[in-house]
Amino acid sequence: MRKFFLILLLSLDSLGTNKPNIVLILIDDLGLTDIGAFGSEIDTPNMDMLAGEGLIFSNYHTSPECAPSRAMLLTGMDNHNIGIPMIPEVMPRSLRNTPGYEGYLIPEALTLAELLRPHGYKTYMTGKWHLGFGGEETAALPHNRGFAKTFILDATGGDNYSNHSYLPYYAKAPWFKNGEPTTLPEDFYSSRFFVDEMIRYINEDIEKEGPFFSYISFQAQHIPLQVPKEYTDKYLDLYRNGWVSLREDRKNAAIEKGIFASEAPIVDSLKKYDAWEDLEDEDRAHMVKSAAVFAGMLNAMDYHIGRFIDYLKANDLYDNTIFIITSDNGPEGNDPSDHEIWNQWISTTNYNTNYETLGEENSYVYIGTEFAQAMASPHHMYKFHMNEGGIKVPLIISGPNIKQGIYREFSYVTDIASTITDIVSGQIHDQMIGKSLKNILAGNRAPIYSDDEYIGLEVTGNSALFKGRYKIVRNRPPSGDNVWRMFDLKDDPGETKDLSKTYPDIFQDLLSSYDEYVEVNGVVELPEDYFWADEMQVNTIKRRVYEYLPWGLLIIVIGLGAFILYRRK
Ligand SMILES: [Ca+2]
Repeated sequence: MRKFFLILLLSLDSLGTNKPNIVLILIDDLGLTDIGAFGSEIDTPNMDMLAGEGLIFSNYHTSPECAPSRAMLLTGMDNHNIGIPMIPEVMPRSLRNTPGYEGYLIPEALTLAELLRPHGYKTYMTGKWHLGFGGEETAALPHNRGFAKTFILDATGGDNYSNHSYLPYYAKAPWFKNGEPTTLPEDFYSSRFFVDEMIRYINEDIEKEGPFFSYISFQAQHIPLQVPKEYTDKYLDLYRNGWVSLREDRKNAAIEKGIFASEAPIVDSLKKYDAWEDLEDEDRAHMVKSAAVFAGMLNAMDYHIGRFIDYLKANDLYDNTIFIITSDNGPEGNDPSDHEIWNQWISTTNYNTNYETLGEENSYVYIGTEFAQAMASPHHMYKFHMNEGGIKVPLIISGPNIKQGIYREFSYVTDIASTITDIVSGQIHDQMIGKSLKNILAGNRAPIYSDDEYIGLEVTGNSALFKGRYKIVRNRPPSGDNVWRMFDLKDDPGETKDLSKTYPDIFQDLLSSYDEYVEVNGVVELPEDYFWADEMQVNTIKRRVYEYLPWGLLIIVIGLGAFILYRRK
C-alpha cells in the first residue's frame, strides 16, 4: 500500500511538470571581488548578466577548503557528519576510523542529485568532484551518488590541458567517466570541455520528460592557472601597480557595487609583505603576468558559461532555469615553491615556470600570497583561513521569479541544498542543517538566521562561529596564533577590532556555543603540533608507495628465484 502511494506521489510529481532546471556552477578558489558584479577588473560579462537579472549575496559564507565546502554544498550538512571534515590530502590517516572522518562522502549523506532524481530530474555533472578519496572510494563517485551522466576529476586539482597531476600526491590526475577511469580527449581544455560535455548530456536527453540538474564544477581558478595565450594577453598590463593598488581598487569598486559598506575599516593585511617597489624587476614582471593568467582564466571560464547560456536560450530552456554560481573557498595564497617536496617533484615533471609561456600548456602558474590577499579584497586572509577572506565568497542566484537586488544578511553554504529541495519539493530535507532562501529569492530581505542561532565551522583545526552580529575566529600557526578573537560583523565586516575583552559575556556565550557545536558534531581537536603540509607529505608517501610495491615485490621474487637457482647448481 505504502509503495502504491509512493508511486502515485512520484507520478503526480512528474506530472507537475513546471519544475525549474537547476544549474549549479562552482568556481574553485574564487575571491569575493573576482567577478565584475562584485567589483572585479576582470571581464566576466556572462556572470555579470546573471547577477544583474538575479540576486547577489554579499554576505555568503562557505568553508575555507575545497572538499568540505563541496560536500556541504551538495548535502546541506555539516562537514563532520558526512565524511569530509577537511581535504583528505591533509587528514591524519589515524582519524579515518572516527565517524565523520572517513575521508570520502559517506552514503548516509544524500547528495542533491540523489534527492532530485525521485522528482523526475535528469542529473549531470562535469568537472572537479573531490569527494571520493582521490578515486579510491568508487562508491563515493558522483556516478554512484545520483548523477546519471558524469565526467569528473576526483582530486583537489589537476592540469587544465592534460591528465598530469599538479601535486606529488597524485601520480596522474584521476579522471572518471560514468564511474570508470578514463582518458582525456586530445584537445582538452578544462573549462571548454566541461561545458561541451554538459551540453552534450542535456542534448542527448532533450526529448526525455523532466527538468535537469546540472552541476558544473570548474577547475578554474585552482592552481596551476592555465589558459590559452590570447586571454592572458588581454590583461598583461593590468596588474603592473601591484597588490596594494589592486586591493584598494577592488575595495572601492565593491563599495560602489553595494557589496561592502563605505565607512567600514579594513585590516592592513599587506603590510607584512615586501613592498611592490622593492621587488626585483624580473620577479615583478613574473607576478604581473601570473596575475594576468589568473584574469585570463576567469575570463575564459565566463566565455564558456556564455556558450552554455546560448545553448539553453537556443533550445527554449533558459527561461525555466535557475542558475546558482558560487565558489568553494577564498583565493589560493599558497606558494608551492615554499615546500621542498614540491620543488623536488616539479623538477621530475614536464612543468616549467618560464615567463614567455606562462599559462600555456606545461606552464605552472600561481598568483602567490600577496595577490591572493588582494583578490580577497576588502577582507583579511584567504583560502584555508577562517577570516572573511577565506570563507566569504560570491554567490549569485538567478532564474524565474527571482527578484533582483542584493541580499546583505548572513547566508551559509548549507542553505543552498536546503533552498533547492524547498523549491523542488516544498520542504527542506530532514538531513539538512541549512535554511531555505526561497522567500529571499521572492524578494524578502529579512535575516534567515535569528540572533540566538549559531553556525559553527571547523576545518583542519581552524575555527569560527557566527551568532547574531558577532563572529569568533581562530587560526592555527604558522599564519595564526590559535587565539580566539571576536568581531562585530555588522559594524566591522573587515574584522579590524577584537571585542573579546570589550564584551566578555558575549564572548563567553559564543565560546560556549562553539563547545556545543564540537560536542554535537563530533569535532576532533587536532594535535597541537599538527601542520597540514607535514601531513600531506606523509600521506603522499603512503599513497605513492603502493604504486611501487608490485615492482618491489617482483624484484624480490626474481632475486629469490635467482638465488635458489644459483644454490641448486
Ligand atoms: Ca577550492
